[in-house]
Amino acid sequence: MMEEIDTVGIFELAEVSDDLKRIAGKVIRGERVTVEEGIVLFTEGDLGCLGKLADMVRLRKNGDRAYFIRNFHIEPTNICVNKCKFCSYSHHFSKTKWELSVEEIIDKVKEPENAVPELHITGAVHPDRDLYYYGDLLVKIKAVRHDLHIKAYSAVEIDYMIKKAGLSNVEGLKYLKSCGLDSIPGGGAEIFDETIRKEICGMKSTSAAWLDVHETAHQLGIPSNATMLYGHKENYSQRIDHLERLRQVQDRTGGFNAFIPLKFRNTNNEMSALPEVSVTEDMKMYAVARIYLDNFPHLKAYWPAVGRQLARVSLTFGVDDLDGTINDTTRIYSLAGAEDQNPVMTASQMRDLIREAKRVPAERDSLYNVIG
Ligand code: V47
Ligand code: SF4
Repeated sequence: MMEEIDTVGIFELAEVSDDLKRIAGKVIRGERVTVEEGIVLFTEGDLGCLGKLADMVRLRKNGDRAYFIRNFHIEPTNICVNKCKFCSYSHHFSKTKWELSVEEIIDKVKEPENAVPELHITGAVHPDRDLYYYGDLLVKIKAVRHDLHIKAYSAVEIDYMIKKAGLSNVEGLKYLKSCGLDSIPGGGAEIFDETIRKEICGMKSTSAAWLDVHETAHQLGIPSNATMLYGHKENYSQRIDHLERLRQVQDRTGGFNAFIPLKFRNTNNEMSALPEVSVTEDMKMYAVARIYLDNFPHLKAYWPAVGRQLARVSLTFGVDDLDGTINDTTRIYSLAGAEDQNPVMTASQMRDLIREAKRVPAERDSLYNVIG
């Protein structure tokens, strides 16, 4: 086996410990990496070695394709019952307050430039809006665009509205599905480790609640994504713990489409004193996620958060999906210090970016069917 490992050149770049060699052998043979081994990948893994392993996994799962989608975002409000310390977006920190009316949202849906396959809706947890308001919104959107895939409401928003309605997750999610909910975005996961979660976002839904919303959704045939906010106070073992909890749900349901690591950005929030992690750390995060989450079909780099050039580089560290054309309505990252203040890329710019990384651009729908 060592001969095979050497032939793929994994270890040409660095002095590698025996432990790492053994773990690399497992990855090459397509075997699952344990929690302890995941931590070793982070602590001892040389970037070149991790990149090659992650690229191998990516190639096995997705070939040379790199996916993107034509989509747009609507953020209904930034008025929030929670006060997450990393958040630059809610009314607590951003010094602006907005709440779109249903009519304003419908007008956005009708805009000719938004005649695209997917709408991503997420925002703050508004104290006065409830399950029936958000259900009705889905019905009204579908009435004007029945073909639109609506990926809506983070598990934190859903947890709040379902609890407020006094329903179980099964009942609440069945209701949202009947109104037109097609899938659930990955937001609100932050970091599952309870100690750090309490420190940085103690008011929001617990990790168990987040996971239960997703697991229940999967059981009801609603697919979803998962995220992790990294590069703040968490350590490597807490990152692996997060990935492990997701991997376990995915083993039971298979309902996650993509994992999206979200790098902590430090502008205009209560955690601004923390420095942002390096690009090396970002690429390590993508690579270890690709290796560890062996049951997740896709790894996404959300380009408005990391910038276009880093998103392109991430394609060689396990990433196979660059999210979408977006349009400039998302403010979550422009407020938190991302380079792109008006995130919008045309489909042809996305194709060019992907080709620069020597990948084959594949325009997809929300369920990863290739449509262009
Ligand atoms: O949960 C907020 C993050 C998330 C900051 O499912 C921050 O396809 C970094 O989940 N620095 C919302 N991150 C966005 C999200 C998402 C984005 C794109 C695609 C999908 C998908 C989901 O944004 C929040 C939080 O983790 N966030 N503030 C910050 N200062
Ligand atoms: Fe509210 Fe979301 Fe910001 Fe937390 S991250 S304060 S839940 S908008």
